[in-house]
Amino acid sequence: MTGLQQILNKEGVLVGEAPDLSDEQFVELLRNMIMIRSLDGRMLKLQRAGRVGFVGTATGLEASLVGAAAPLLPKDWMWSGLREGGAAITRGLPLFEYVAQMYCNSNDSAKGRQMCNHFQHKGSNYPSWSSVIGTQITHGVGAAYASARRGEDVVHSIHFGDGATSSNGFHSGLNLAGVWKAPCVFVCIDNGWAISVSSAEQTAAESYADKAQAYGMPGVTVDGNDVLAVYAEMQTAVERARAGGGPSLVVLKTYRMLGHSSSDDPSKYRDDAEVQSWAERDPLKRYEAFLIERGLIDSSECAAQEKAIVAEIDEVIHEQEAAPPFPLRSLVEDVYSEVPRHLRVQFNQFLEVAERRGDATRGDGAFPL
Ligand SMILES: Cc1ncc(C[n+]2csc(CCOP(=O)(O)OP(=O)(O)O)c2C)c(N)n1
Ligand SMILES: [Mg+2]
Repeated sequence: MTGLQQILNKEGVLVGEAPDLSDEQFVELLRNMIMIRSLDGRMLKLQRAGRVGFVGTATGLEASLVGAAAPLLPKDWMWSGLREGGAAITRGLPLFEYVAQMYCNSNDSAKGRQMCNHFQHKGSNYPSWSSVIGTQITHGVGAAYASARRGEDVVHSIHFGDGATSSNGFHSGLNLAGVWKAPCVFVCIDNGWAISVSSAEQTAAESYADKAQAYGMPGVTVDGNDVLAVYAEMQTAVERARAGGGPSLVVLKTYRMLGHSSSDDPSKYRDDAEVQSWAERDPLKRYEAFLIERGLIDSSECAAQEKAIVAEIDEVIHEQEAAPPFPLRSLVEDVYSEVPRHLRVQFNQFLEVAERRGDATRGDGAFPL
């Protein structure tokens, strides 16, 4: 077992060896972190204005998300817990699809069948989220094992929260992956809380990384607010999986700065002082200080980038607000090659109510009976 892995201390000073990245790659990590924070800000405002239904933020987790996704190759797979949408954008999920999914409009690749804020993108090997805690862990392990059996040179990165370590999926997933030497990396984003259950109450183990030992794989605890440490440890784990060395557990210690979701009030179960102490370890400020010290950006860069990114997001929001909803009949499509009679009857009754209430639009059309 190792202590907390860190490359940048909380002031952004190098205390370890920086990964071997180009100047552009260093700056790109910052841009991706700003994208996540800006998206959170915009989406929360839309939710408070009643324009989208639900938001789960990643504010505070930016270094963990960006640093863990960056060492993956385009052909690799990323399996999500509840907060990796912004990381998926860095791997190819188009911004317009992200926003369309928040609106569940006709550009939503989930066709409005997911709760909003549950992303997926086929083009970048990003399977759909499941809110059912821990289920993606076994799915990801099975897919990793299948990749190995097919002789594909592909790594699966499987993300989940501290709360998910108590799920059946965690234990069966890590056990099978260890036995099968599946080419995957388990990324536990320990953000301090599982809704109102603190990370400390979730386990009697000293560290979540200790759990790796039981499944015969290495486990490491990383400062999750230090994007360079996350990148470096993740790169080691990805390379090990790619070389046939089997899985690892990478635990990223970070903090969820806002509520569990837009439906939550965290002041009911945690102290302001704790939140404040984590605000002092802000992952963006820390990394910005490092980049300034290296001469890669100047002190106006963050504000300029944020302004440009917010303008880009706003343009996409305007486009997606104008996009029509899916036709109501899509509710009963895509399961059977031909919609069966009992569903047609139900749909026609539903349509009658929708028309009466003014919720049906042109094109929703009744099925012929
Ligand atoms: C099987 C299951 N049990 C309970 C829930 C309710 N639930 C939703 S999110 C959550 C906490 C998840 O915490 P964590 O794994 O730490 O992820 P985080 O929200 O912190 O990213 C719970 C208990 C659920 N969705 N699925
Ligand atoms: Mg958590």
